[in-house]
Amino acid sequence: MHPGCCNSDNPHVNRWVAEIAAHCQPNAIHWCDGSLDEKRALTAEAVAGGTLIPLNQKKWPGCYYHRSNPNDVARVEQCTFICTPTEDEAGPTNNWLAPAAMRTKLMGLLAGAMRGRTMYVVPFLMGPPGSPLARVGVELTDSIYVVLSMGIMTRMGRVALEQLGVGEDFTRGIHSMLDVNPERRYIAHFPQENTIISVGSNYGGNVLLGKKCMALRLASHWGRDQGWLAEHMLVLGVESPDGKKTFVAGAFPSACGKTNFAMLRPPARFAGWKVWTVGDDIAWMKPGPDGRLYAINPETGYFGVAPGTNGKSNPNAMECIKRDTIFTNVALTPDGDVWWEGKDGPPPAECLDWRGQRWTPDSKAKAAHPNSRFCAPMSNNPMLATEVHDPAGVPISAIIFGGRRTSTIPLVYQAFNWVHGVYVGATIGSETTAAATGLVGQVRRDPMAMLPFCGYNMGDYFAHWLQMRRHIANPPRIFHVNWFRKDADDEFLWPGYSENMRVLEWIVERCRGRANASEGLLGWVPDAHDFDLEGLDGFDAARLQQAQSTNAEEWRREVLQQDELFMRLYAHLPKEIIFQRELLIARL
Ligand code: GTP
Ligand code: SPV
Ligand code: MN
Repeated sequence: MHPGCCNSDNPHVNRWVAEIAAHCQPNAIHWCDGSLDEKRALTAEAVAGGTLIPLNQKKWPGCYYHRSNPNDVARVEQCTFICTPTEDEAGPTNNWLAPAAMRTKLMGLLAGAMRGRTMYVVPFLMGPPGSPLARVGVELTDSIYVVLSMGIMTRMGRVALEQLGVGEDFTRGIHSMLDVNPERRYIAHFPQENTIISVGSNYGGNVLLGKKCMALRLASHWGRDQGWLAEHMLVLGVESPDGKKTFVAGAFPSACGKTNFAMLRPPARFAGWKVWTVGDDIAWMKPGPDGRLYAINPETGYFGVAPGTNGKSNPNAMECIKRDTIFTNVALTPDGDVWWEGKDGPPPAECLDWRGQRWTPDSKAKAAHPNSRFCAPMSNNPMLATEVHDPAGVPISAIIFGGRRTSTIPLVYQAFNWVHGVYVGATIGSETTAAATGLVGQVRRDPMAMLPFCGYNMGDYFAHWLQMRRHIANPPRIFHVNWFRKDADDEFLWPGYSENMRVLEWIVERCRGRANASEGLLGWVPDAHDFDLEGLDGFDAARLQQAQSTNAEEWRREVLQQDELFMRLYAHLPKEIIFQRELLIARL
């Protein structure tokens, strides 16, 4: 047996680490304790090995730069598999391979794969310590970049093993970069074995196994079986001038505005209002004893899109990244500064682009990759909600669905009730973004923003959402928003970002039973006088009407597009969804 296999007090962890080490044959095994000393040492090692480049430490204390392999810059949905016993359980929206066949294939690739490398044992806790919703995982990885990122994104090290105790109930994650070859890239989930195997990549969502793999794809199974929801959602708290706090959750597809919305800083018009961040990407939500839905953020950091982030669009994010942050695939200036398209100030006269090639403002290519990211600890967030540490979570009053849609979809409407809201979420359409490899800008259905993240049959997932209503006496109100509608000149109709506070105010006041609405074709909509437009340059009631308009012809097309997904899911599609579709058609 390899020396250093049995370093924890948990015999199940020790046995499994020994087994995987024997198979992957690393030169050394490092058990991560999550201490500051360890972080310093590993960072120095990553710098010495060229994985990280220190930024100017005066300007960017504790910040580092990382460049990925150019073939490895985003999630890869075509390489992502759900290995349930039957193909039907994974459903038509997931890639499937039988568990035994996938395991054999990947263990073959992993045999001896860590020779000459260190295998890091990364215990991590998703959720506040002591929370009934919190879960432990252990990731074995040969990537020091993954270790340092997991140290930001999760409660990593001793705290996780303490929560686990001597139990057997932990997620087993195995990750090896192999030779970072797209031909040998697989992200495979084994829900029945509580196991994830990821090979051939070193990019965030593919390899930070606590995030999309565990907290969404595996956790969606746990939620289905145990009566809760694992969702691709931000969570924020709105505090009004009277000190009242209302928490809302929001599901927008990848790179469609969750981080920005979660960190919204209200405009001057909203003096006395505050928005607190609970989470920016993932929510685990469970009915509480008082009949409300409670959410925790299982993560401790933000793996956010860099391009477009600046002091105006997202000042809180700019605060978050000031220290102890890892930047990946942005541009690097000669004086150890970072840059990306849409950052404050003029572009640097010269820098190295995300590929490491010389870049000037005349260059045609982008300096930062469109999916370049920052990885920053949430403790840096000046508007971090103190409730983020509460094991009980926060009570959710509203769920907001959204998509990136140039046309058809109005700025905001409220679903008539829970079942209608589930239909609204199930039919989200959104233009694809750089967060996943493939064509960008194609409208596709992305139900509940979970298309790439639901670990089982999407039809059963809709049924689970409908079922949840029975366990929530006082359910959140459900809304739909679209920040991305454009006018005839190809300009965004709605100013977005901090001005989204105006939409959020209406939503929160609806939940508090104070704001008016009238019945529209799609749901409840604000009248112009229900909506605070004061201080909004160039956006008046007429413009609002344009942003809110529903065109019956466009909507007939929309309903037909929805049918494509429904037809794929037909065998598992709950009848309530069909009924809602019929009701919508009748209203149109
Ligand atoms: P993931 O981390 O991939 O899950 O993405 P996300 O949903 O957190 O998206 P994020 O907040 O990082 O936003 C992605 C991009 O959407 C940003 O670069 C912005 O350009 C754009 N965006 C966000 N909010 C708005 C908005 O209110 N209006 C407009 N027009 N664009 C926005
Ligand atoms: C997303 O793509 O939704 C992300 C980034 O949040 S990743 O962690 O790569 O999944
Ligand atoms: Mn995401």
